[in-house]
Amino acid sequence: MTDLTLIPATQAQLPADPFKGRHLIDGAWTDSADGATSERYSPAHKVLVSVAAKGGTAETEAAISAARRAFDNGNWSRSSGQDRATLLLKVADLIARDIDRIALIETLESGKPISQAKAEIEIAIDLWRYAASLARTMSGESHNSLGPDMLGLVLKEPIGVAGIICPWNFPFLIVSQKLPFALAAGCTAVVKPSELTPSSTVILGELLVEAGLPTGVVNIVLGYGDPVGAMLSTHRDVDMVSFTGSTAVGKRIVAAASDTLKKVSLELGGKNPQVIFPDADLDQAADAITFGVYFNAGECCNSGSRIIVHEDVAEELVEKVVALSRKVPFGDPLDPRTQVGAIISTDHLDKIDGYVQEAAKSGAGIALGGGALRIDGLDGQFYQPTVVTGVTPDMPIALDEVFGPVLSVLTFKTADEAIALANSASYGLSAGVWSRDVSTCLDFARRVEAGTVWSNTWMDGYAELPFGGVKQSGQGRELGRYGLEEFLEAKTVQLRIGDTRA
Ligand code: TXE
Repeated sequence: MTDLTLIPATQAQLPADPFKGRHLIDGAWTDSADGATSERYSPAHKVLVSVAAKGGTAETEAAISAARRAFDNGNWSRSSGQDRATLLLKVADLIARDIDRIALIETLESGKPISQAKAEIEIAIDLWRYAASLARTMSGESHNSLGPDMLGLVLKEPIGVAGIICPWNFPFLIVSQKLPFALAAGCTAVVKPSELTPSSTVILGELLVEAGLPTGVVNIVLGYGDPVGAMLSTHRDVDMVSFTGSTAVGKRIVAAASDTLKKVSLELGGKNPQVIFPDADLDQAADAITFGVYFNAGECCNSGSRIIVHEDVAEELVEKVVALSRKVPFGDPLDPRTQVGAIISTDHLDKIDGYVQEAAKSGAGIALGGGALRIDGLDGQFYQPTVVTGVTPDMPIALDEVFGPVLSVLTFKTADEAIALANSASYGLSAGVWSRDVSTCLDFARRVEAGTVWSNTWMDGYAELPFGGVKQSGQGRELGRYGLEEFLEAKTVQLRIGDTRA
């Protein structure tokens, strides 16, 4: 452990008072009717950093009816794309103005490094700007070849009220993968951030009000899956749900939504394989693997946590990854040098460790790490950079989403075997391939079951490119034009031309 790169507690001041979060319902900031609140302690410092109103059925009902009224009055849903784009661009500017305060609360609530929180908010700003461009360019279809007396139109209309349910791992980024696209489409929304990281979404609400968004178009209800998220999934005035979180909750939402047959869009995490062929540039691969597994402490749906490496180069690759892992700065998230911060909760740390210990008991090797990490001067929960070798395909660590800074290494002999291993998990979010041969890369890309394939790179993302999963990683897509489509409905209009008495 001593040969790791550790960043001790900084002298950075924690805020004197916790952030106070209230619901935004029909344009008003409100506490819960019963006065209920929930407290959040920083996972790195164990200091109270926020106190949020805890919403119940009354707040959720009020927020949904406000969103319904705002949709039906048409002030937003029938406004021009130009007006919607102007507002989204203004919001982007306000986020940029307030980036430091958003990043600080994000870091305090989630335990992620401050530099990473800022980088994510920069990406979020780009998403608000990109969504503004979609608001102005979206269009339907016209069909002029249906015969001499018929013109067909396909109009794209906002789907209605969107329920937006977000997780804790990238609170500001994930709400920005959904909300600006919903708004660009003309939808109204009720947003529920994670109970663990509500505050950056509250700040976003303040900025939406400041930007002049009409009352009731965006409502924010703070609180838990039960009842807030569950009500969004069942309520007949919510027309679609866009959810990011666990597969278990995603399935519950689909079941809950079935009574009203509302559309459900799901981003549910992954168990993302990276296949390394023997002709790969191993230094480049090791570098990307190291980044891919420790980014956001591995609490990342795109974590490249499952390495499937050709047996001829396995030992060399693992040595390189272990050497690089020792150089990654783990420690106080408030220190700008830190690249890996705290784990979201003690329960989650136990879950991560459980996978590692179980693998070790079943015969896997621990090439690095394998336990909780002490950071000088901090009381919070941290986990060591961990590399597990000799993993076999049936081990839970090879199949389940560990969501921690833990790399599993499996080996293969033939390309067919590698692809079978890659496809053996129930997830299908992203996958990677490392080879200098473009045919090898393309063959893999075509045969792997994943929503995104990275070839000789890992975890790049662009607002223009759709993101989402197959199999149990979800349904629907975020980002790109596809991200807008999730919030649109097609309406067919048939126009008879000429003598309408015929
Ligand atoms: O997620 P939950 P958790 C995975 C990751 C992690 C595991 C558990 O493997 O270890 O999920 O994390 C709301 N109806 N991911 O328990 O519970 C909840 O309040 C409607 C992958 O924190 O799915 C929160 O706002 N909503 C992932 C949101 O769902 C409900 C991101 C996510 O919480 C609800 C996070 C219900 N019945 C975890 N119950 C990714 N895709 O990146 C809870 N919620």
